[in-house]
Amino acid sequence: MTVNGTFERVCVLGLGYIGLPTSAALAARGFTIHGVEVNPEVVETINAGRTHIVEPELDLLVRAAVESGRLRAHAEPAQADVFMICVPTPINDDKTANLDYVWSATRQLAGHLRKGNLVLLESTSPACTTERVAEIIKEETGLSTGDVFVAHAPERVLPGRILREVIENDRIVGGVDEASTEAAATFYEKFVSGRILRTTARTAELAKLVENSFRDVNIAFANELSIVCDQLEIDVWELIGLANRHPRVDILTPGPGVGGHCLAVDPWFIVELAPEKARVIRTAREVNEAKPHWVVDRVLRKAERFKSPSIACLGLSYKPDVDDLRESPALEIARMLGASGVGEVWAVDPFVSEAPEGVTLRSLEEGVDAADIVLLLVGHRAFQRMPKQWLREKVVFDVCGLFRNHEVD
Ligand code: SAJ
Repeated sequence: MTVNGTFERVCVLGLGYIGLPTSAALAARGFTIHGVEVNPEVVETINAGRTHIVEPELDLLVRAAVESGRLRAHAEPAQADVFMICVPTPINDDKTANLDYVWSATRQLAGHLRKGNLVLLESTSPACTTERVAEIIKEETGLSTGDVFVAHAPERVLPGRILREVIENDRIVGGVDEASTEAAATFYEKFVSGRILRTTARTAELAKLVENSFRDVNIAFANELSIVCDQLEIDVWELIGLANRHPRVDILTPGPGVGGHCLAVDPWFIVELAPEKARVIRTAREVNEAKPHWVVDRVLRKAERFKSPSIACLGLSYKPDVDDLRESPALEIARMLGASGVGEVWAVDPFVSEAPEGVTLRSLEEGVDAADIVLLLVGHRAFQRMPKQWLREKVVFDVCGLFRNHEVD
């Protein structure tokens, strides 16, 4: 079987953090995109040339794509040359992967598949998911590998830099057979300027999980060091700065914990596949998940000297200079402190305009001024620019190293 046509018409299932920027970037390069989204409000927003997610320059690109007629959102898939699955793969309460959206997207697209089509799974998935996608397609349509191409090409873009990285990053593509790998590589070569790295579907799946686990394990090391240093009354930022002068040491930055929808989730997909073997990966997750609780304990101890302390939590998002609150340890800390009844607790975050449940918001100046204890949770640039004299009379707990220069010259 040969690759069908030029892969010009692309049906993207899931117009979220990955699907929408990818669609807009593809449309800008001349592809025609039939976007599929279950949320009717999102369909309406996109078709009006607007976006429902905050990402630099995405609004301009989406508007241009819609106005040029190259991008349109719909509730249902349609015939296309390429089908791209970009749906969420969340985690269940028992830390197993929830692949329901992948299975339902596969069944949805199966009704529109023809011989020679390419089906790509971009969603982060545990090993063997792409093979299962191919099986479902066979069950639903009778088309097997050999009739259609099925491959995994994990997204690896960093929120805040998605539009650049979706084009410039190297791309791993792994098919359920060699022809599928080749077909996927041919498609990505049309718009990716990074290298296309060919492998099997299973290896591609694990590669993505391993990248995020590698980072999670390394952040766990830094977070553990911060707790050890606190006990030993050693400045962890100075320590890391010194150790990092070694040519082969590069310790990451401790913080309130690890958030976002990737690092806090993906390592569990490896643990699920090999629960007895993935010991470091599991422990790293446990260390990072415990960090917000440790921060809260330390704050409560610092609060003991006040009769009725007021506490300002600076930062709510999962990392600096984004508005994303998913799995945010800073938000978890603000909520836990608020619920503890220790005193009055409020949060400050220039990226968050609507107070999340269980949190009171204040402006930076007012929030710091009225507080006895100031908790530095997220290193937003706006906080770094804050005059240091605002903090002079306060008990300051710098969890994210806001004012610390980690480099030692
Ligand atoms: N963090 C630290 N210390 C550090 C670095 C990060 O505490 O030294 C924390 C952040 O504050 C945040 C969390 O880790 O809470 C994750 O932030 P991040 O910037 O490391 O990563 P994400 O989740 O925004 O994006 C990651 C990226 N993966 C890697 O860098 C290996 C990105 O390339 C992936 O595409 C993305 O996950 C994804 O979608 O999987």
